[in-house]
Amino acid sequence: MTGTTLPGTDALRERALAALGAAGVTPPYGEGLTARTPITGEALFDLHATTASEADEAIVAAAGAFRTWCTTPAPARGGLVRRLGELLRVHQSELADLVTIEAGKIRSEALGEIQEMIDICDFAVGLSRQLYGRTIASERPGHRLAESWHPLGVAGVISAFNFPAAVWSWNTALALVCGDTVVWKPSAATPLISLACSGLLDRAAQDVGVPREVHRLLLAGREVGEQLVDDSRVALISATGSTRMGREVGPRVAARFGRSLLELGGNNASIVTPSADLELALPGIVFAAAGTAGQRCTTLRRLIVHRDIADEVVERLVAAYRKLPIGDPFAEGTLVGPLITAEAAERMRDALNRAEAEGGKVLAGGGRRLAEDAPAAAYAEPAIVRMPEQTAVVRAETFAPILYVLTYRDFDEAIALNNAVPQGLSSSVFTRDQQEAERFLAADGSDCGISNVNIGTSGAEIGGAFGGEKETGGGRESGSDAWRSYMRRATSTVNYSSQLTLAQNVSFL
Ligand code: UN1
Repeated sequence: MTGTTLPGTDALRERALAALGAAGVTPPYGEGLTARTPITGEALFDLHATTASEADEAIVAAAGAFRTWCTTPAPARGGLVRRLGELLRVHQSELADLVTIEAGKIRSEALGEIQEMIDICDFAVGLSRQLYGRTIASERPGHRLAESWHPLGVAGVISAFNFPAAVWSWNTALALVCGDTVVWKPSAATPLISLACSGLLDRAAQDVGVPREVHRLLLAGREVGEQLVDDSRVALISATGSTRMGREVGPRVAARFGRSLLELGGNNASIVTPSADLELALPGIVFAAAGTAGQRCTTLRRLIVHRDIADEVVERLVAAYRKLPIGDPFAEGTLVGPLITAEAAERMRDALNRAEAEGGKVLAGGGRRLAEDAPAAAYAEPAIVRMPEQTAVVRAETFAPILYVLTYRDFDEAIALNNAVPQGLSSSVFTRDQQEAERFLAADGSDCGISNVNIGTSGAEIGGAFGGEKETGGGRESGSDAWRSYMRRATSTVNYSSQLTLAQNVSFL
C-alpha cells in the first residue's frame, strides 16, 4: 500500500528549516551531532554538540536560576507554563512536522504528541494553584502538624526519540510549576524538535519576564548524559528509555543520593476473552500493536487470547495487518511510518528469527518495504507471530512492531501470563464480563502501572499518573500526583501553646 514515492531529503530539510524558523530557531550548525530523518534515513544537518564545559555551564546556570525561581509564587510560575501552552497551540502544526521528520510519526500521531504537550501545560497551570500539603491531627495540645511541598532543585530530564517532545513537556511543565529549573538531554536522534521546544520555552520566558536559565538544553550524546546523571547539583534525574539505560542511571544517581524517576521498557499485553466485543477489540489491538510502528513504550507486544477464539482473532488481525498502509508518514492514509534506524530493523529481524527458533510461526509481516526508494531507511511490515508459549524472546522488549500471540484456557492463567515478564508498564483486557474486568484490575490482577479495560495498552491521557513497575522502573510522570516527585516534603510541628509537651508522652527534665 501507499506506493507513493517518499519525499526527498532536500524537501524534508526545507520543511524542517521552515518549522524551526516559525519557532524562532536557527539551527546551531557545527560538529558533533547530525540531525537525520528516518523517512529517508539520511542526514539533514550537522549541528554543534554541547561540550562537557558547556554542559557544566548549563547546570551552573540552572542551579543559579533555581535560587530565585524557587521563591517565585507557584501561580506566577504557572504563568510561564501558560505562555508555553499558548505558543504550542500556535505552532502545533510545525512542531508536528518536526516530530514526523525526526521520529517518523504519521501526521495524526505527531499532532497528537503536540496535543499531549498542550494538555500537560493546561494541567500544570491548574496545578500551580494546587500544590497541596496536608495538616495532620497532632497528638499534643496546642500543636499543629503540617506538611509543605517545596521546590527540589535542578531537574535533569533525559528523553527518548519516540516521544521526543511530549515526555519533555510532562517533566518540564510539572518541574517548572513545582519551582524546579530544568536541564534537558534529549535523544541524539531528535535534536531539531528539541531545539524548537526549547526555543519556544525561551520565548515564553521572555514574554512573561522570567530568566531563560530556568531551562537549558544539552544537544549531545551519551557522555554529556552521564555528566548530568553524576552531577550532584542535579537533584532529580527523570530518565525515559530502555531498561538497560535505567539499570545504569538508577544506581549512579542513588550513589550520590540523588532522586531518580525512571520510565523504562514495557512489554505490554492485552487479554482477549471469549466475551470480548471484537469490533472494538480488533481496531484497538491494531492501533496499540502497529501504531507508531511499534515504537511506544506502551506498544502492545503480547496478545493473550482465549483458545476458543484464538483462530478467529488471529485470522482477522492478519487480514487487517495485510491492509496496513506503510510508507511516507506525511502522506495521507499512511498508518505505519519508518523505524527510527536501520539497526532497529535489524533488531526486529533478529527477534523474528529467535521467535521462529523458539517455535513461533510468523503469520503476517516481518518484511521490509521501500528498500529501493530509500535504502538507508527502515520501513518494516508489522508482524504477528503465534507462539507456543511465553519464550525468552517474548519476555524481552524489542522496540519494533512485533505482536506475539499466546493462548490461554482460564482467566487465572491469562493473568499469570500477563504478569510473567520482567517489565510492568501497561496492560489491558477486552471483556464484557464484569467479574473478569474487576479481577484484572484488582490487587491480584495485572501487576502493571497501567491496566485498562476494553481499550488497548497505549495512548494514555495526561491526566493519569504514567509509569510502571518492575523493570519499567517504578516512576510516575504526567498527571494525578506525579508532581510530588519534583518537590521535597517538609513536615512541620508548630507549638502554639506555652508548654513544652513531648511526643509519645516522654518525660524529660
Ligand atoms: C512513551 O512511549 O514513552 O500512553 C510514552 C501513550 C503515550 C505516551 C507514551 N501517551 O502511549
